[in-house]
Amino acid sequence: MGMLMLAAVLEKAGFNVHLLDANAARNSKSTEEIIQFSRKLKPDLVGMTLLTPMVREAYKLALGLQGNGAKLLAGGPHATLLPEEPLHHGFDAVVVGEGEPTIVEAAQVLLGIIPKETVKGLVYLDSNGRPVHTKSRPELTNLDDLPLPARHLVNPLDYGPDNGEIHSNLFSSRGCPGRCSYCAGHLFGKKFRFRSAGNVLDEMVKVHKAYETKHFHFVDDAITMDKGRLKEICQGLIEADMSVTWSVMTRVDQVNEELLALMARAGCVRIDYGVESGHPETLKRIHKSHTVEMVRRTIPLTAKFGIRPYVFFIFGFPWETPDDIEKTHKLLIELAPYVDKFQPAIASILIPFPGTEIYEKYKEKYGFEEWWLSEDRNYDAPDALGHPYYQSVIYRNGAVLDADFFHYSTELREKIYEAFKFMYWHSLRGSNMVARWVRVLALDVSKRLHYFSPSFEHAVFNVIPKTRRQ
Ligand code: B12
Ligand code: SF4
Repeated sequence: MGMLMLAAVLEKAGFNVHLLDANAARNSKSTEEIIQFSRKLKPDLVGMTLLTPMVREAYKLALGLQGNGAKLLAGGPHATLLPEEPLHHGFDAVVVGEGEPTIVEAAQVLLGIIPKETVKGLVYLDSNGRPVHTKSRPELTNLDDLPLPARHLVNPLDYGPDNGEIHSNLFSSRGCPGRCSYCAGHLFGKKFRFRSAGNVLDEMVKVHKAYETKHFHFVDDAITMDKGRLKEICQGLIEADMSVTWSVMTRVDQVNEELLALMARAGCVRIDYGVESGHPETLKRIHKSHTVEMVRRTIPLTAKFGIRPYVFFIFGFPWETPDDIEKTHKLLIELAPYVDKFQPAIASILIPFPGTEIYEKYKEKYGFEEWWLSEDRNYDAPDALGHPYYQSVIYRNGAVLDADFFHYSTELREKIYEAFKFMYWHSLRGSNMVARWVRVLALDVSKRLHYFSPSFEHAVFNVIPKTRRQ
């Protein structure tokens, strides 16, 4: 989405843009393939989005691209949090924060068309190798002025044949006033800014017509912050009668019965809630604005209107005891009848992202400063097969636990495992009861074997193909 937005702005300014989504589900590219591609294309400028867990890979790529003659520009969440770092890993400049207002000038700077000093929101090294931060760029205020993402630059087939969800991602607002202690969402700031309902509806109609998109997903952090505007979007969708469905992410304390009823009428079929914990003290300590009681009310209420609630949890805050984890596990069991699938994010174990309160408070105590630069904490290892069967099945739990950010005790790990096992058990709902038991039992067998002999576990479970594992 970010890349498509920037491409649209650059095209409007007359640049010839080529977009390579190296993460595209059906056409992903290795670092070596991207370098080969760049050698053929010979671009003047290469832009890259930096996310913390993949930044080491991005730095390897930058080094590989150096020498091809292209200037390298970085942006995105990690580059915004630590704008000097990419400059020491092969990048020529970094754009801080929202890219749209800066990208054209940044490109002109790197192509030698304009001087860099006067461009706001840019970080680069001076001739003595010292980092220079230009004046900061104010956040965009009128989001309706932005061009629509350059969706024509991607091949829909890279994301799946016959996919009703092609180009489903939309953003309708930016910023979140929340202050959750683990959240790395600083890029769009605390101030809630939004597109008008009409502007959002126009985009949905256009995308639906052009690509036959049948489901939209709003990537906004806080779409329910202005309920009046969301109600306008809902009314517009009801009137347009487009027969599309849509989903949002929001906070447990941000919805009510009236809003949920209207959202359901307008085609909302799923809401992702950041529930995070069933331990009341943890919710307070991470500055969530909801309580466990609110979760108990909101999740069934959402399901009552036919909207599927997806609930996200984070396990392993540094103060959590095995009993606290058990409280979260119990809440999972309580919510299960209303949730058709638990949705552990790629990793549902706490990761201390830079710039967060959690990172700052605990980096010294646990010695994980700048973990994203070291191989030891490579929790995002793409090959889940390197892990025992039980870990690879329960959503990469093992990989993050191996990174061992907070030095969890064996007892605590055991409780986390039990909670994940429950989520896995629940995800098998609908399948034959015997098959369900066998699959869950296999987790325990793998875990025990791995404890006694990792290589024996590997030999036994390696016969199960990867596709059946996830
Ligand atoms: C949708 C989403 C996902 C999707 C798709 C991710 C993707 N790669 O696009 C999924 C579910 C797969 C996902 C997964 C993850 N996500 Co996510 N995700 C989001 C979310 C909600 C929206 C992203 C989006 O489309 N934003 C809208 C577009 C317009 O903004 P944008 O992409 O940031 O781009 C703008 C700027 O960053 C900048 N920019 C971006 N790239 C570039 C490049 C250049 C050259 C320039 C100049 C500027 C620039 O300009 C753009 C326009 O203003 C954000 C939160 C948020 N509200 O942004 C989190 C967020 C990006 N995710 C985050 C994280 C941590 C993850 C995971 C690592 C989770 C995990 N624990 O493993 C994985 C990583 C997966 C991956 N390989 O990318 C963090 C990133 C923090 C960080 N320090 O890196 C965020 C900020 C959430 C948060 N609040 O903590 N995620
Ligand atoms: S509500 Fe969501 S986006 Fe906002 S600060 Fe908390 S975790 Fe981040």
